[in-house]
Amino acid sequence: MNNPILVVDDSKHVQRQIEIFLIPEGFSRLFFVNSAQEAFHLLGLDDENSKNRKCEIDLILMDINMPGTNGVEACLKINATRHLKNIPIIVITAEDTDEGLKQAFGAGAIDYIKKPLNPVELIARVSSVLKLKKEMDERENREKELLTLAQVLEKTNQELQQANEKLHQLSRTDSLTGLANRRFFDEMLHNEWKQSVRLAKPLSLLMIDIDFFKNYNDTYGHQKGDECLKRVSMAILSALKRECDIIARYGGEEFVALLSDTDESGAVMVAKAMQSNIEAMNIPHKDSNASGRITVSIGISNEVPSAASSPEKLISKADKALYLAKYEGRNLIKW
Ligand code: GH3
Ligand code: MG
Ligand code: MG
Ligand code: MG
Repeated sequence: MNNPILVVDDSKHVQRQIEIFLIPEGFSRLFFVNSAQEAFHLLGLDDENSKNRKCEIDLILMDINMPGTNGVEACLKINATRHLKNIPIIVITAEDTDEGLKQAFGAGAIDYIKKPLNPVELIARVSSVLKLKKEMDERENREKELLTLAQVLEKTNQELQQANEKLHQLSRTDSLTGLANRRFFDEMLHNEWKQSVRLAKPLSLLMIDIDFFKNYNDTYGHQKGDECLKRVSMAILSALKRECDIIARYGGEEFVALLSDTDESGAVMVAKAMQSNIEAMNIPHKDSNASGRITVSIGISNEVPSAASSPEKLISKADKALYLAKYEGRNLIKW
């Protein structure tokens, strides 16, 4: 135990006594100052830049009666300073009245020693206060470590949560087009179906398939094929005007749109808008039908959902209409 101790006393005699009593006990790192002002200077209290510096003093022995700033005021000031308030202060008092002592404790002193100094008492109090300080420091360090650990855990949790959300999002998205994938579409279709049964509102489903797309890949290559799929998906998407409309990539070159509260004529209008958007892009496809550019066939189904039917039947009806559109020459809308 050779902690640095600061002794603040205007009496050279008291300073000398403390030195004589403490050094043989192993307390050789003693710093003596004659006034509170000198102590403030040593503790960096008159230096703005040192406010956050860790102070290298573990204990202060503070005389109460000093000219200038007295010990009580000095205690108050030290205790009000963030980087110093953990340093324990033992006050040294010659007063017979207890008033000074009371004030010193009120100002944050942890213990007191009366003059004339009794060496056994001085050593015992200094040792016990330093032991207490050590325990408090250790506890503070443990608390800081726990806090850091808690912060790390919190951050890890947040990152995990974000990764999970990302994963969840990815599991619902088609990576090529960014549209919903088939799995997510099936989930949304069942929800919409239930909602429409409850509200007795018509539900329309559009099955959209690119014409002669195998030929397109064969002629222009798979990469151009992917680009074409992306452009077609955007053209289809931009034909949907309502927030609640649902669009997904259903299979390779097949897309599906679900329009709630939409009757047959509304669905046909949307299908026509999709076709004209695709036509406007004018993507060359020389091995296509007569148009010489990319076209789509669209099958539409529509019903007011009820317990007698099912989402699967709605899809199957759109599939049949799509088949008819292909059969009758492609680039057609059928329902
Ligand atoms: P139809 O007019 O009857 O629809 O003829 P089709 O050639 O479009 O239909 P088919 O089902 O015979 O071929 C679909 C093609 O779509 C086959 C496959 O190479 C292509 N395809 C499916 N998914 C992708 C993809 O992710 N990228 C690319 N580039 N091509 C794809
Ligand atoms: Mg004095
Ligand atoms: Mg096709
Ligand atoms: Mg197909």
